[in-house]
Formats: sequence, structure tokens, C-alpha cells
Amino acid sequence: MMLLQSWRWFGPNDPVSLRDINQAGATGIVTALHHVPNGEVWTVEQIERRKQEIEQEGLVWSVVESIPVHESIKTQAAGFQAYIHNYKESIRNLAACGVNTVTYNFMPVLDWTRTDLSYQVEDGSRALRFEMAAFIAFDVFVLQRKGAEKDYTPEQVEKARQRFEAMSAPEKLQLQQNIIAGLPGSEESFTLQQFQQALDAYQDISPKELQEHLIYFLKEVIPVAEEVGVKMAIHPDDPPYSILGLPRVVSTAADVEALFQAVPSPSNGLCFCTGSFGVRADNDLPAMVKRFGERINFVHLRSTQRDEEGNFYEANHLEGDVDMYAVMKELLLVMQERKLSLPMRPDHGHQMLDDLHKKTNPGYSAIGRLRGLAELRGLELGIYRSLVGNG
Ligand code: DNO
Repeated sequence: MMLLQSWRWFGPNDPVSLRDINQAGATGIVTALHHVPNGEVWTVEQIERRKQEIEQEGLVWSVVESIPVHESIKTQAAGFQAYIHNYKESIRNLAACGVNTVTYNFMPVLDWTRTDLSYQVEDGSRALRFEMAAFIAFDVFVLQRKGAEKDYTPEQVEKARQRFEAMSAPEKLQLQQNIIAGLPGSEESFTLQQFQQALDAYQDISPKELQEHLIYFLKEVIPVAEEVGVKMAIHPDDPPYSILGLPRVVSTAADVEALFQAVPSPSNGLCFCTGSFGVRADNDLPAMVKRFGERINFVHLRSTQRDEEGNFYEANHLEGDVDMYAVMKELLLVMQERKLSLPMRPDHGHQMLDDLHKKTNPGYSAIGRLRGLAELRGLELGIYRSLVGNG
């Protein structure tokens, strides 16, 4: 049993085509109906159309990433039940079309967050980066969030002030855009004012309450998923801690454990994202694969390199802080045990070679991911053969 090699595709407008993906050697497609507004039902017709497009290229729609969870469900704002109802309908419709794995996240307001989308690493390729001083500069000096300073040490705020003062106006704007205008796959994009309003909706929601809202959602949705044979896969917070005063509840092994205990069903599973969990030194990734193995329904593989100030950038897939060998080995053991093949995608990649001169989706250019996938599949084959021989 080995990983099903898959690849994220943003649909017909993605500069990376299905043909390209085929040539990269992936067989599974990870995609979503990005054109359907957040909260609306995905109809069977829409799903079928997308599915056929994928199958015409000889590929399979293996994972949905993501059906976004409407903010009202996270805050339990008036009318949120209707959004849960729609969510269940989408799951039923996907199952009716034979699409059986669904990724989602429960991060308030923002999906993944970076400050720099074009950080030059030593070899000249470009990576995504989270720079703490720039992030604090945005929070304290651009957004001017009330009480923001209290979330940081005086030294951090001072460093952020200097960073902010040294930025040109276009750099400040770029920073703001990077954080709130929506990275690839994020379903939301804000102006500064809308952003502040979105944050305000969480003013009275503690992490405990957000966790309760998530468990409520799971208790509603998971029985439907189980009934129709869909495996849900929650994606961890990225980065895996609270930002901008927002609660976040899927950052650690303890967070995951609480969700699994609250709703013990194989359909209530995890998208094991090594890049997101790996930003915290206290997340022991191989141990987490072992512990949650039965509930891992999808895998994102990438690595980050962090430092003591809380900065991190996305390293090459086999470098950085993630012990990819150890993670891969545990994944292979889990798959032999479960007798199934888990879908995996090489997550993000550097912008490199020809892609440096093309318009690409940050993190989702072709060549960097091609390199990642090639390295990961070589690693996997080597470990697999040493574990089980030629079988
Ligand atoms: C970023 C992605 C995330 C992920 C969502 C899942 O590259 O991993 O946007 O798709 O958090 O809902």
C-alpha cells in the first residue's frame, strides 16, 4: 500500500493544466468548485461537470479541498443552521457522484497566512514566508487593532515599529494584501474595514466556545458523511496558533484528540498537513501520524524552516524542520495496517526555473511542486521497498 499521488488544481483557470498534472505523474486531482459562493449547495450537475472534465484527462477527482465552512457556522450567528443544512447537501451530492473525501478548515476569518509571497532563498527560487515583525507591523500599525500590543512583548512591538517605518508605501500595501486579500484556495478576501468587522464578530468567542461550535458542526455533519460514505478531513490551523486575537482550535495533538473523542467516527478525520503542524516545535509529527493514523484521511506534505523569533519559510520538501523520512515511514506503516492507500499531495513548492517568469499562484506553481512530488515519491518508494521488499 502506497500513497495516492494527487495534485491541487484550481479549476479551468489554473495556469497549471490537467495535462501538466498528468505529466507530473499524479493520478488524483484535489479541487473544489471555487466558483460556487461560500455557503451555497454544490449541485450534482456542477459536481458531475467538473468530474467529467477531470476524467477526460485520465485523472480522478480524489479529494475535495475545500467545502468552505461559512463564518456563520463558526460564530453561530443567526441563520447558521441553514448553512449547516447546505453543507450536508453538498456532502450528499458529492457522494452521489462518487467523490468521497472532503477537506475543510475551521480557522476564523483567515485561511492560511503569510507575510511574504516571494521570499528569495539562497538558490534564487522564491518561497512563502511568515515574518513575525512584518505581521506584528500589520496588526499594530496598519490595522491598528485595539489592544494588539498586549499580544506581543515590548521588544517585538519595537522591532515591528522599526520594520514598519522602514517600509515604503507600496511595501505596506503589499503586506496588507498578502495578509487579507486571500491566498490561493482561501474563499475570502477583504478590504481593511471589512476585515476589522470580520474580526469583531469573534470578540466574544473564546477558544473553548469556538471548539464547541466546531463540535456542534461535527455532530451535525459527520453522521451524514458516515451514512453516505464520505471521509471528512479537517485541515490544521496555519500557522498553528492564535493570530490577531482570534481563537484557533486545530493546532496541536490535544486539539485533534478532543475533536476525535467528541465525535468518534472514521468519517471524522484529519488532513495531516506537515507544513502547518510542523511550525510548532511541540508538535511531534511522526508521533502524531502514529497516534492518529486511523483517522488520517488525507495528507499534505511540505516542510518549513522556523527560527527562534517565530519567523518561518517554506523549505524544500525534504529539508527544513520536518523529518520527512520519519513521517513517511509512519504513513507507510499506517497504510499497511489499514490496508488502504491514502491520498497525498505535495503541498506548495518554490517558484523556480521557468516559473520565475510566469504568472503563478503563490505556492502552487508547477515546477516547485513537481520537484516536491518527485522527491517525495522517491523517498516513499525507498522506504516502502525496505519495509516490505519488492511486494
Ligand atoms: C493552503 C491550503 C489551505 C487549505 C484549507 C483547507 O495552501 O493548505 O488553504 O486548503 O485550509 O480548508
